[in-house]
Amino acid sequence: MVKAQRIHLVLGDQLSHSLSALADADPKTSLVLMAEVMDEATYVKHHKKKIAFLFSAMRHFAEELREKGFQVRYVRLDDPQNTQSLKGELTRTLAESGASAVITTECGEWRLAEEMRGWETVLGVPVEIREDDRFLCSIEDFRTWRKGRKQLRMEYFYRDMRRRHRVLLEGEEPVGGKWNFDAENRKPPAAGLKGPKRISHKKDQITKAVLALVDERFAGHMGSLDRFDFAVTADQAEMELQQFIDEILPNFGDYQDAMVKGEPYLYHSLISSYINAGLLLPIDVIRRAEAAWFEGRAPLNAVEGFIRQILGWREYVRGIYWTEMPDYAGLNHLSASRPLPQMYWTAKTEMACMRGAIGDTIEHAYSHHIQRLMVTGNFAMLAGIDPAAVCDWYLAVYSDAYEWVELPNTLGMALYGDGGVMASKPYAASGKYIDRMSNFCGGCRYDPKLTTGPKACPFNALYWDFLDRNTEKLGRNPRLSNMYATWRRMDPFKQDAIRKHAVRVLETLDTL
Ligand code: FAD
Ligand code: DLZ
Ligand code: SF4
Repeated sequence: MVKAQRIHLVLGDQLSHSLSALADADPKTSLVLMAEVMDEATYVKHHKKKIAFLFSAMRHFAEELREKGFQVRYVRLDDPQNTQSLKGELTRTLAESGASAVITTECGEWRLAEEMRGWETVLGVPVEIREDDRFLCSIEDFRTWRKGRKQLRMEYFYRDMRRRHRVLLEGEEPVGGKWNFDAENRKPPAAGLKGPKRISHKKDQITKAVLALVDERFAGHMGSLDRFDFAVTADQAEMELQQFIDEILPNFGDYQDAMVKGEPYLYHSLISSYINAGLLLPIDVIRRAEAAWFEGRAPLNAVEGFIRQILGWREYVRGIYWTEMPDYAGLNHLSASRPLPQMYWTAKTEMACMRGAIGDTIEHAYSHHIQRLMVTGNFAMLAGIDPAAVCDWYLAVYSDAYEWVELPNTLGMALYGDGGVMASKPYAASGKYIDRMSNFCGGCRYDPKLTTGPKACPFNALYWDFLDRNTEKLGRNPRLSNMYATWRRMDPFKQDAIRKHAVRVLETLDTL
């Protein structure tokens, strides 16, 4: 084992050469530590493709650091000495290298951040935890931004971020005369809409070895490793970004909310796993999209919509997470308590939209935003599923999932479990919405126009029942007043039939 003065710990989602923990790493006196450990691979049962992506990307990153001249200790999952915890690997590395300090970058989950706060005591050496400056708003800046605001809304945060980073501005004004082109981003899918063919990266020896390892060690986790297309280096992620900017971004805006059977990606960028793991930097992605508009290669509704997701939503949810935790994870505003239906693990259901969204998830460890929000998320909220079970599912099954981004999106945005911290109203919708924005209903056993009876779309009765059973908590929300007025005007016999049908649906969730 090499001797070193300082250990620089790099976590699996910190694969950026500009990482703050590496800023002053010295090839002679520093030792970079990276470790594949069961603690991180099993705190939820991550999808096999998520683990394989991360382990392969970690191994490639370690190779790149070695090529740059750094001393790297890379501990593989099947190393017989592996203690299978980050703390254990730090302890072992400190003892063997003789180092007397640890440097790392703040991590993305409260559970690990809590543990890290205790490391100095446990390890008996100074542990410096540096800010993660890959994000465009520090946690402290977010805390200052939100201070004194009665209501938090992403839109105002986003405008401040546009000004602060001077993105899509003309002087102090937004290009195109408005900040937000969301209203132009809601086109239903045109008949025959098909997304472009995506890049599939060739698997090298490193990736093949990881796939074999994951196949053997994580057999009980969701998914299969067939067709593993992920980029596992920054160069490969850059190829995907380039394809997105050149060929896909121009249509991103129009079809951002569309859903099409058999088209898991449509015009989405598929870069979330790469940004979240550090293979792409958010500011670079934003500048590339911005340049596409300034150079006339993509329309403003697409470029603004895309930038809003990264400069706005992504930074905003992170700020919410770190300023609301740890209490946030336990919130359950609507007192939902049903267990997660089996279909979330198997995709075995006759509801075509759920089968599609969950099927994509099992196959690709991916489904796009509207599927996550308006299909699987919406269904879980309408059916009153226990938020903790739903959040664990989202954290496990998506290759881009880390709690800092997953939790506010699931608990706050999809389930309204935080009672309105994230969203001004629940994103509740009936089958009518899914019918308008997708082509799923045509091939479904259920009918989106029916609310009761054996062929009725389960979303419909659940939608009204959800509003009815939560009247006390939601009835005064001005953004729901039209829907409550419609419900109140409904014939009491019809209301009763809907309530009864909803009970039947809720009793048979596992056989829908
Ligand atoms: P695109 O649609 O192409 O969007 C571009 C980028 O914008 C994304 O890559 C992502 O970095 C960012 N972005 C878009 N929407 C959001 C958002 N709401 N919050 C944060 N960043 C956003 N995203 C995650 O990265 N990890 C998660 O664990 C995650 N869990 C989610 C759970 C639920 C219930 C919902 C409704 C959304 C969740 N999202 C999560 C947000 C969003 O669905 C994904 O970022 C997006 O689907 C990733 O696909 P893409 O790269 O093709 O995104
Ligand atoms: C998600 C993940 C997995 C599956 N495995 C590892 C690992 O073996 N070693 C590691 O350093 N990181 C891993 N990660 C990412 C961490 O879970 C992530 O850094 C924390 O959740 C904080 O965001
Ligand atoms: Fe989904 Fe209902 Fe449409 Fe079937 S009818 S696809 S369950 S929205």
